Order: sequence, then structure tokens, then C-alpha cells
Amino acid sequence: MTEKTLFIVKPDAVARNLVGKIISRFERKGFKILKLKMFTFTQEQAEKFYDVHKDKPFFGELTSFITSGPVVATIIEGNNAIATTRIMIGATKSFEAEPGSIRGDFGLGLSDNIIHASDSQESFDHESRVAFE
Ligand code: 3AN
Repeated sequence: MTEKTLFIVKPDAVARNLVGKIISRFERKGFKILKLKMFTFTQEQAEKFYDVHKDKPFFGELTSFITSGPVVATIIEGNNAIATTRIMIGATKSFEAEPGSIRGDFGLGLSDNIIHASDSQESFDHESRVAFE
């Protein structure tokens, strides 16, 4: 089923010059890039983007990290895009993520875990609206 999803190359990965390597994995997998945008989240935008986590103890850490530098937001399209992208990015804690996944190959952090990707149609709708507003 052709589907769209959103992923965001986070500030740690942009700072480490990993943008091309990360995007190329999705192209190589067979996804088509529909939109691409480099920007820095404002505090307000970050709070809206991560709205579902607003009651979590790490909310402050999350918004301060995502606003700490430029990110690259990408909307891609392809078969089963949402679930397949989640498999490709790997476990939330980069230090536990499987080698072969993006977090498993490029990171060791938790807040600084390289990449974000929508985990449902509902989060894609919300997150793409905020990132591309
Ligand atoms: P994922 O990014 O894999 O969907 P979520 O939705 O559970 O993970 O968490 C959203 C973001 O919050 C993660 N990308 C991570 O950066 C951060 N995060 C999750 N759990 C923690 C935690 N215990 N401490 C700090 N940051 C966390």
C-alpha cells in the first residue's frame, strides 16, 4: 500500500554531516522523496510537534534538543512507508538499536538519537503539518 511518512534528521546528525548518508538509505530502499526542508525548530513549534509527550518527564530535554540546531525534515512515499521507516530507524535508545538500523549504525544517544520518524498516520498528519507549516 503506497503511503507517506515523515522523518526528521535531528540536530546531532546534521552537526555530524550525516544528512546525505541518512537520506540515501531511504532512496536506496525505494522510497521517493516528496518534500525536503532544512530549518531550526522554534520553541513553540517544538512543543506543538512533541505535543503527545508534554506530560513526560523528558519533555524539556526533548524540546531543548530538537531546537538546538538545524534539522532536515523529509516526506517520503512508498510501500508501507510508516512501518518500514520505523524498522529502518531502529530502537529509540540508539545504544540498544540493532546494527543495520540507522540509530544502530550512527548513534549512541537517547535524546540525541539521530532521527525521528512518524509512528502512525495520525502522527504523520500532525507532525508534517507542524514541520512544513
Ligand atoms: P521514537 O523517537 O523512537 O518514536 P518515542 O516516541 O518514545 O521514541 O520518544 C520520542 C523522543 O523522546 C525520542 N526520539 C527520544 O529522543 C526522546 N526520549 C524518549 N524516551 C526518553 C527518555 N527516557 N529520556 C530522554 N529522552 C527520551
